[in-house]
Amino acid sequence: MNREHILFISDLHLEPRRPNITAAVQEFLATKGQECEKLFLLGDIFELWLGDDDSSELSLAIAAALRKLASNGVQIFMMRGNRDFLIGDVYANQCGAELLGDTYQLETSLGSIQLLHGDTLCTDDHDYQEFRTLTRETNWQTEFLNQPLEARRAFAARARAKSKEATAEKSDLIMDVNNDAVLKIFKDSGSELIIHGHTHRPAKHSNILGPGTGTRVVLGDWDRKGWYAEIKNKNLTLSSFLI
Ligand SMILES: [Mn+2]
Repeated sequence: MNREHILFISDLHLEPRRPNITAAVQEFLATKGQECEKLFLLGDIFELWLGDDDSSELSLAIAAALRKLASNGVQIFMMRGNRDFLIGDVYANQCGAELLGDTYQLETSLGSIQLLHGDTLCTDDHDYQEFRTLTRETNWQTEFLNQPLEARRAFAARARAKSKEATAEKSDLIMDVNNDAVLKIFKDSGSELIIHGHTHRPAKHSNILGPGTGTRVVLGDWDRKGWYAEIKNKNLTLSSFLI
């Protein structure tokens, strides 16, 4: 009997001013989350993350909910998104989760699946990719995390304002994945399945890039609806529910 049961969520964008989303996530973890054997959080769990030392009521509540699953035997894996790219091992440990790198190849009964947040696929957004390259440098991160929280908060607010301004001017196409970047993932990984989030355009795209390219599942962001992908009974499904 195949008991494989894996859940994937991303783009929860948790923040104190949306307590209904936090409640929905807690409910999801306590019910659906409790049934699976592996849970993958594919980035942008939090709307903002200034460092693992910036613990808040929200971050502690989520850590507690995840730790509870972990102690019940669910394996939890966490990936950083573009909003919470500063999540570190300290917080992952608090959650009872394993922190993954930018990509992860998951072996399943459906074959190997390439997992990623999705921002690296948006290669047409040159400004963002430049920002990303800079802020993923170890030196930059060390320097940033050594600043007092207030200074970090101010930097994040400035970066957010700038990004909002820039996003308003960017076309829909620039904000979506680049087909060549997607093809490269299929090719380099040899996987026939990709699961990612980030673009907030939930869908299951099958073979649109030609033969042999497989299926790309895009997780949705949690807002009016919650989204998750699930592997169960050797099926990969994308589902949503009203919040
Ligand atoms: Mn994102």
